[in-house]
Amino acid sequence: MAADAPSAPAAPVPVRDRHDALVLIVTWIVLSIIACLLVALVWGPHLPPGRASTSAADQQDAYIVLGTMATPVVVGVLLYFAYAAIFWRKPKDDDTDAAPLHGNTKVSATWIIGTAAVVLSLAVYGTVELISPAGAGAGEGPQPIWKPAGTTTSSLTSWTPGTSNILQVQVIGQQWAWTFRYPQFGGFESTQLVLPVNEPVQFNVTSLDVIHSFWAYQLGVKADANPGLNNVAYTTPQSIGSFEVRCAELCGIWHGSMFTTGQVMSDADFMAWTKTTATQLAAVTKLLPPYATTYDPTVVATMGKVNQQLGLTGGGGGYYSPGDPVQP
Ligand SMILES: [Cu+2]
Repeated sequence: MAADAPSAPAAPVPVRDRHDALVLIVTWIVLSIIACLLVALVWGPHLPPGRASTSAADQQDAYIVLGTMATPVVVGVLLYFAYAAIFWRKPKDDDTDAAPLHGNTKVSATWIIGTAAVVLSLAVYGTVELISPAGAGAGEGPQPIWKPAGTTTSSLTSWTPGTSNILQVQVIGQQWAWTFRYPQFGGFESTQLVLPVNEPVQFNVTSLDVIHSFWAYQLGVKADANPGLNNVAYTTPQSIGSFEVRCAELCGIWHGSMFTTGQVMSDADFMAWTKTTATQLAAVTKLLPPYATTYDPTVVATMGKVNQQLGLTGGGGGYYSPGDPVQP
């Protein structure tokens, strides 16, 4: 397209340019509608992290909205590039320069207003999507502002399915393993992360040594695990099955092996699991520090004495070693 130089005397727009603009705009609209439908309806349901929890579903919805809004921009750029390469190509023997461009007020204004509207509306949408799903599965620090609707923390020592009292699960990171403590079931600490389906859960994430990051991928939960700090994140698992737990913060030489698999099960199976596990770990639970939102890492040094009492071999970095006969 030739430029409309604002200072130049009004010259009629060449017929060829008008034709190009019309073809480009109509083609852009048609291709954009097709591509947006494909992105939203065909690709969208396959976008990560899936819909295994409320926070995961919210994140997938956000990706679908962002992807769909970006699609007309991508289509426009690629279409213009292809159209220019095909129809505005110069003959091989034409070595002359193209006509100089001196700006185009209409194009500039349209671009600035259009991109500003897209970016600002997405900023508003992103903020709402962070606030309304109770922090969107991210850590909110020790005093969360956004909590799941209809939940309270009425008891830290008991939990019953289907009540407003929210399930508490403490996530403890240490080099290089995750453990999970259940204060409402006697405070046992397990290497297994087990959750009931369709029950809101509050993760209280902390660390015993360096900064880790608790990332329950399919649940759409990611929260930094900082020593001496309780970082709270919420979600509600929506489907029974397994999910991956990884560390998303480079935390030392075995960072890459700091992963486990979590399980979402029915209320009845979850209650049975807590009962069995509490019984199995009763001897170890008695020796654990009392449940707290953070733990003093210097206490870890005294755990070797506990291990001696139990006849265990470990105690180097935490409460147990992989070779120990009894594991939390
Ligand atoms: Cu880590």
